[in-house]
Amino acid sequence: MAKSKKTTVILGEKEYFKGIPKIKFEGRKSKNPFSFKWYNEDQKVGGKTMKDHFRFAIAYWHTFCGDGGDPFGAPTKKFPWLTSSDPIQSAKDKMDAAFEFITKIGAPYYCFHDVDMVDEGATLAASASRLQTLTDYALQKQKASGVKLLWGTANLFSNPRYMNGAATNPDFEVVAYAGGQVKNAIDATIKLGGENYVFWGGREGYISLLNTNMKREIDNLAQFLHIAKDYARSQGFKGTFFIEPKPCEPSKHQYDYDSATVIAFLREYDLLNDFKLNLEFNHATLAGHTMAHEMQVAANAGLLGSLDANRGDYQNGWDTDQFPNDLYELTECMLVFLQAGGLKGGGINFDAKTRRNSTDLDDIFHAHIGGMDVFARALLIANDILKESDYKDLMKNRYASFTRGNGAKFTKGKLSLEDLSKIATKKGEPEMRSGKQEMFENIINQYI
Ligand code: XUL
Ligand code: CO
Repeated sequence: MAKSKKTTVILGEKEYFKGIPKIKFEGRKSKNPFSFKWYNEDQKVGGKTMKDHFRFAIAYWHTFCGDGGDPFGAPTKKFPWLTSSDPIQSAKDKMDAAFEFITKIGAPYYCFHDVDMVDEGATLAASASRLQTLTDYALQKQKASGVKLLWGTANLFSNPRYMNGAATNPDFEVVAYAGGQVKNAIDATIKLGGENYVFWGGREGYISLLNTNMKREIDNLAQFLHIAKDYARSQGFKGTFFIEPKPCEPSKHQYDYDSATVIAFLREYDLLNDFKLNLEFNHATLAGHTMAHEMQVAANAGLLGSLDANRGDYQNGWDTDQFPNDLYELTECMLVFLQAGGLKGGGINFDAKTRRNSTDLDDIFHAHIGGMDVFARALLIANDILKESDYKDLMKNRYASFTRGNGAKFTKGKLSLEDLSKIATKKGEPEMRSGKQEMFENIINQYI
């Protein structure tokens, strides 16, 4: 049967994921592994469809470029779209595969680094020209499929030129090169209608303080972000810039350690109007935090921008980027998510990779189906907890003493330290009040 023109543009000449249809919602009783059990994009939860709550995105780098190689062994994944020796042809084949997958899984968005879309050229100008060719192609694919770009970014960590940092490099020439690369990536993001732009500073940090002027490097990072933002705004970019915190790996100390550190940096350098946070689960784990903590810290400052979904390994502490599957952990996160009113401009990007020994193409489907389903299920549970349980009242009651009498006066700034001393002297030893942690924990289990 001849393909319609529209289908051909989305799928390319070749179908890579043969025999796999568009993934549909079939409910929890379905035994079809190629179906959603919980993610029903049109289902409303608290007045909003699941599709609009999550704005799921597919990460170009892991899903279409990650070949399973690790420091101990050669690649294991023989992707049929990475066979041509011509870099432009290979990039186009990869894009055909990408849009076929994104369309079949039903994610509304994707995210990319410049070098995921097409390999760098020999010069900055050659790289820009390659990116132009591929963004022309991506524009056609986006138009035909309706898939959109959640965010773009520049990879400022893989090329050896960035071994001492990109925006924080001690050598201005490297900083300038990074600037040129970010300019190209911003141009590409704007051209593709990207809704946001991300900075993750893998090499923006140091290994030894002995050879590092930390103050100068952080000042330079802020300067770099200011001029990148000014450029994007001058080109009409209306979206949000996100900083993605991570405490370490590949640098020993990374400047964007965690939510609290990044918020302090944005405040100190006057970047709060344009920047928010893109938080990643595995990075929270590496920083010694729960993801719910990281999300709450960002939400408190109105900066909960976007999420990179994945899971680390609690036994060995590596950045394993596994697909999320922990329902209890995600329910705690969805409680923060719903109470914060969702994400500010971003979505949920699967910054996750199938395992080195998951070598079938259909494993990419199972991984994303599982990830989307566990988020959907956690959202439903968190919504039930907030709507039906006593959770919110229990939380409110813990702080009830600040809503009346002297507690309310304190909150409004109407009591001095001497006043507190007088009140305490008069009242005597306060009553012991239980935190009821186990009771709170049981509510999650009850609604799962
Ligand atoms: C690395 C990481 C990056 C960023 C984008 O740990 O998460 O892929 O998400 O550069
Ligand atoms: Co990430």
